[in-house]
Amino acid sequence: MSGIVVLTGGVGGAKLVLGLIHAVDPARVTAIVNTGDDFRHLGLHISPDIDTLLYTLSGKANAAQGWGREGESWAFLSALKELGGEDWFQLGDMDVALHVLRTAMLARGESLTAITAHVAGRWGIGAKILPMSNDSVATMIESDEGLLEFQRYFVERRCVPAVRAVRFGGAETARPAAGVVEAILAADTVLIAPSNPWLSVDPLLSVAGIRDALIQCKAPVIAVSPLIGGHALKGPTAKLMVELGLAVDNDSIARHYSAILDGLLIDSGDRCDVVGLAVGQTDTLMQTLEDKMRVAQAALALAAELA
Ligand code: FO1
Repeated sequence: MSGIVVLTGGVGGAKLVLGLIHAVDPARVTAIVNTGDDFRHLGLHISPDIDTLLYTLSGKANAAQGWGREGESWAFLSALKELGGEDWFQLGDMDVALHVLRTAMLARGESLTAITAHVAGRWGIGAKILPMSNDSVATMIESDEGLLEFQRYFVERRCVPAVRAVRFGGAETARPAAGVVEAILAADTVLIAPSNPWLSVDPLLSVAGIRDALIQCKAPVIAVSPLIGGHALKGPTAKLMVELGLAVDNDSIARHYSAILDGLLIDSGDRCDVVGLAVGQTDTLMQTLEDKMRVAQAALALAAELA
């Protein structure tokens, strides 16, 4: 069966994967998920991008918020605040259950891969959700406020600090998680989701085994641009590009991925003038399920042209 691999971060990526599993048999889809945002908080191992995929593909996500679950209660967080605990990172009661279970399973020696598969199985998710690595890779932000852990930059400081560089602690020794390289080498199509290339996709590419597999793989590699009209829908992509001295356009996105990219899907109203790159166009704004299916199908169509 022809496999489709998606390299993805959190929110934007989860929309594409959701569109994909409604456009094709979910059993064909393997999402390889960024774990550079993972961190230990209050003693809990939190995996934001994996959890966004789990919540989104099982219909439990708070879609408007982009993270966490719909219909959350907040008794834990208010009790924590009352006790003087850190409440800058908002943890809903049902979300905490997932972090507690993951932390307990890790303490018993289970891998993040096995824990993620356990939850996906409980929630009837047909697609495979694989962490990029079971080793720690920590996205760090070198900023005008010093070196910041990712969540301190993204949540506590709301992406205000100016970024000088992005680092991935542990990447030099991190190994791809089980199944990751195999999925890439066996795939007929590899998609890079419209996640932030520098913050959410680069951690994946910083793992040597993954980067090498993407260079070797026979499948066309198609990225969905995170920009529409020179802006990013959510998050700091455009601001980050300016801070890194890059033009906020699809040429910069294409050049960033140039070592592995065969095609780029951009918005109908945009352009990309990078020579030698196949460019597809559709309305890439993903709000409804139909939007998400359209973008997924357009990315698959571009890949099919190149196969
Ligand atoms: N993002 C926020 O902006 N504020 C939060 O309080 C917050 C809490 C949170 C809890 C669990 C979780 O899995 C994600 C959470 N996020 C929050 C989102 C998270 O910072 C981002 O989803 C990723 O790290 C970036 O893709």
